[in-house]
Amino acid sequence: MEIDVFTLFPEWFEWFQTQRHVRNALDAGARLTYVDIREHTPLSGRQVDDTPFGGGAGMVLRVDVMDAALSAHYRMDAAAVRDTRRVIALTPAGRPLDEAYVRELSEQPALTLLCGRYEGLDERIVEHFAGETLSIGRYVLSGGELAAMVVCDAVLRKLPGALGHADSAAEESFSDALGGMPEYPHYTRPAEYRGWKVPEVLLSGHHDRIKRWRQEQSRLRGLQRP
Ligand code: 6GU
Repeated sequence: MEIDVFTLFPEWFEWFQTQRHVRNALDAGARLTYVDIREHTPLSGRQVDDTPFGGGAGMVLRVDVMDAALSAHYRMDAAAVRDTRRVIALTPAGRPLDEAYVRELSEQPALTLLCGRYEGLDERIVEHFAGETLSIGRYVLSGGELAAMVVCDAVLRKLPGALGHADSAAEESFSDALGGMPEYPHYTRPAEYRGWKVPEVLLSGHHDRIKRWRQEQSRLRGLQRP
């Protein structure tokens, strides 16, 4: 898996990269590259954005700037990059990210994430350079960077070797093992704390009962949540 993130703030990702499961995924062969869009701008004064046609607040990332960044990085026509890998524009109104979408992305050999800033991306970037749009939820962030980190986190932890324990990803929330349901509750020591007890069944040592209890809890949580 190779992920390229096009951003105006590559340094934001330094902290992200220090997380254990991200490091593990990279050590296991995944690649994360940050492309500083500003480094490639053909405009003077390192300009990357402009005021919106038709008026309105904020600034819009220019299509010619993204063109220059994509073509410099991939050494091909920027409009052809999406024929070679999944190119995803991060926008609040994009396809909502969920576990199925994450799994789909984790099965790709190569992803490109385009982060917008300010009021967003010129729509021609979305139309001609990206193959799809992605949103991490129905609210507006000031840029795509945090969303890109969410995507990278969710995708990388699906890769073999990212998590310490091989089964950790298999039985977590929304996985096939749980029939797409949220995860069951977890408990650890102490078995009783301030009078709050861990469910007896988990201390019983009966693996079949524990398994059935967890499936039932997972199912109940699935019914409770929207
Ligand atoms: Cl991908 N970008 C921005 N700017 N806001 C968002 C988002 C993305 N997803 C949810 N809100």
